Amino acid sequence: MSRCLPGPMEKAFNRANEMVINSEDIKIYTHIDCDGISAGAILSSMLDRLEKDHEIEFITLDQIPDIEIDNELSIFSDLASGQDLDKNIENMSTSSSKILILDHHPPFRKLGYNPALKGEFLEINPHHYGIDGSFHISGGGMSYLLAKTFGFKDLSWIGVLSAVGDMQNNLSGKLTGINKYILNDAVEEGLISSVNDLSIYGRQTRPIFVALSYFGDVNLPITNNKTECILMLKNLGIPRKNGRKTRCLCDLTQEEKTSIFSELMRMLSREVPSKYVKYIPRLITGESYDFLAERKYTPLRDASEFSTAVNACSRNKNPEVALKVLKGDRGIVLDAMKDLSHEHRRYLAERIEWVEGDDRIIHLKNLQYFNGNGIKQEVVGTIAGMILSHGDWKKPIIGFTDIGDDKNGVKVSLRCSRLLAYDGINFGNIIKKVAKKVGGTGGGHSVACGAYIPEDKTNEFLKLFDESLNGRLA
Ligand SMILES: [Mn+2]
Repeated sequence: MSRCLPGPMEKAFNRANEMVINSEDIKIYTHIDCDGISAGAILSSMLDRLEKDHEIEFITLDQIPDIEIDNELSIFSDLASGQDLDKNIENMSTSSSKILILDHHPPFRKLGYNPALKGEFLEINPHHYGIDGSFHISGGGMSYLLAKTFGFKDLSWIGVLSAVGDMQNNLSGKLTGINKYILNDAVEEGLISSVNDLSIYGRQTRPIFVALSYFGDVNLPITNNKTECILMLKNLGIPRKNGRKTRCLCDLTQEEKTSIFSELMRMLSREVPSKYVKYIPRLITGESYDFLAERKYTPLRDASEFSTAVNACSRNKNPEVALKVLKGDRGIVLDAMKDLSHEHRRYLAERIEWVEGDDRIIHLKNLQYFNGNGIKQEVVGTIAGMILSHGDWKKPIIGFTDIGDDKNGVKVSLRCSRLLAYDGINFGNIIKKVAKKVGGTGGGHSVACGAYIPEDKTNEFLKLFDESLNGRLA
């Protein structure tokens, strides 16, 4: 198949290939986020081409215990490695059912785990083969590796999208590990062009002065200030329009990009403590990925923008729209996706206004937080990240919100500037420890992580978190 995989892992994919070939009634359970939807799209496209009957269901982790397995083959993608399936297996309606897990999250079972099951149980997880699942491969990537065993290399672009959706390129500025092999497949297929560019979001759809105003990580004079951005472009001699059309980052010449780079370098060097200066280039440049089959000036052309559009669908509980687009539908479903993106942005703006306008941000010694009760738990992290870029970037920000339903718990989300992570702080590890101390669970990446904690422990959680950071920030 490919020289990129350890031999035993490649063998596991060949076994998975056989499980698919030998099954006629298949159900896919996939995570309802950009990575999970991408994984579902890859698997569903693969099964369509193999003319295999299948269903697909988008789920959240807490729904797993309620799943009644009653298909010949159940595939779990982008989830289930961290969840106990023994109860589901016990209650299976047909004892000969087969289970295939394609996940990249830290696995809770050991390699070769074999439950009491007449059918077959196969879990493929990169961690079992010494491969990092946070940055080197996504759930969509794992699904693509299975599709590739059938020769469907043209689905590789979705594997790239899923990695970007999981922010696996966020810290290093590029795709690495197996993600890079998947990217190479897509480049070879003529589906993606990978370019070194300014890492400013909105390359295809945002006017350049708007894109610049969203500069995060460090709060600069241009951040959240379009007038300053217009002035900056004027001083650099960069026209905002091409005739009557507003220019986006993708319209700029190399020379113009270089002068923006230098100006950002200058601004940032003035703003950040000296120990961070060496990390500045990593903040402002990185690889970007263009999907060559998509139209220019649409959000589908750029991997970051496409992943945001997919997330907008999932966060409005409408993953089917994104699934159709990923499977190739470019008809009216695109309008639905556009509406959902619009609705997503409107919701975020309104909630940010609510948090900021009401002075809900409270500063502790080493962190800042807001009580976002009422905010949908799926977006409290996104909102925290956007608020961070308007305020004090030197401290991490924590937002929390009630989970709703009858569950007596709070969802906590943390975001911080990448500079803190480059300097060696891993908030994913810290939040895991602190959440555990108050009887909750947590985890995630160094710059984006979260936890669920009991509601009456919120203050204790914040206090412990604050104390754990003493002497660690600039
Ligand atoms: Mn994932």
